[in-house]
Amino acid sequence: MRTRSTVVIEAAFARGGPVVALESSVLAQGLLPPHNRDAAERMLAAVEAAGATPAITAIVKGVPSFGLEPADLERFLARDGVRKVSSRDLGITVAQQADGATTVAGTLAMCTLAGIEVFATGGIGGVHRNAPYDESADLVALSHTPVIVVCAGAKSILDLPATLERLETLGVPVVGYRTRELPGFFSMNTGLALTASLDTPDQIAAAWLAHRAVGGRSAMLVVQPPPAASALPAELVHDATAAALAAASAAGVRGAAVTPFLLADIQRRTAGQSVVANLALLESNAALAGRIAVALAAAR
Ligand code: PSU
Ligand code: MN
Repeated sequence: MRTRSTVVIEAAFARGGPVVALESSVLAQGLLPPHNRDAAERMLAAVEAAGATPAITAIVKGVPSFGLEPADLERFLARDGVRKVSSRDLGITVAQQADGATTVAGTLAMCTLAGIEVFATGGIGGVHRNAPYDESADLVALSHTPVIVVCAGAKSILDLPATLERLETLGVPVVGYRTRELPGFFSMNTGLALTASLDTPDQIAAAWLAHRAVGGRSAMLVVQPPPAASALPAELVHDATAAALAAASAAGVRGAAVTPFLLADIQRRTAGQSVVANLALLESNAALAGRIAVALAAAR
């Protein structure tokens, strides 16, 4: 497969330096302008400050790309004809030479193409609430792609207990970073206990190497709560989510459009507070992923 990397990322690959993948669906579908630009800038800077090289992954006019050239980044931030690309969409987007922003599942496939082992995002997709049954392809992709994925849990719009159960079934370890409970994405707590908690990037690197050494082929989720200063009260998230779900159902939103619809609706209902939390957690996840990538390179 022909892929493209920016000069900086190509150099990092060549010297085997720590690289952190960043998804692009959060930029082209998840967050509205101008917040998506802030998100991109803050995530890139956070990975760099940790001593690693950030690589935004996307399909650019049909070419799987690591890092976006300025003109391409502008097109993605303008959300100008950019498709949402999950596992099923990758090949078709390439064949049709289209622009595609990769979700967690899409980005995991891109990590395999380039041999990237650490990836930062906001929240993974999972099992949606209520009928009709809807489960993100992120979960299956996590089950068969060996990458450390740093996130703030699964999006608050999901059925979190069911999502945790599915992760267990699929053999995906979920490790709390300095927490013993699943974070609630916009909020810090969910009351859902985790079976593993680690306190340093070195410990996470060691756990990852052991996971691989015993034959683990799945991803490892590393979850941390959003920074306390910007986290929303669980009650507010709960109410806004319930209202957004009702609005989605009333509007007949289905399939891949569900997640972007809910995120935009919650943004309105929380008067933008959800965006503040979203940007802060994306930045802190990128920073932690950078530190883990550096620790992993040192451990090897
Ligand atoms: N979390 C966010 N914003 C997002 C997403 C997650 O805060 O935009 C995106 C991710 O790219 C995730 C995708 O992989 O939503 C899941 O979509 P779906 O439920 O359609 O699989
Ligand atoms: Mn879905």
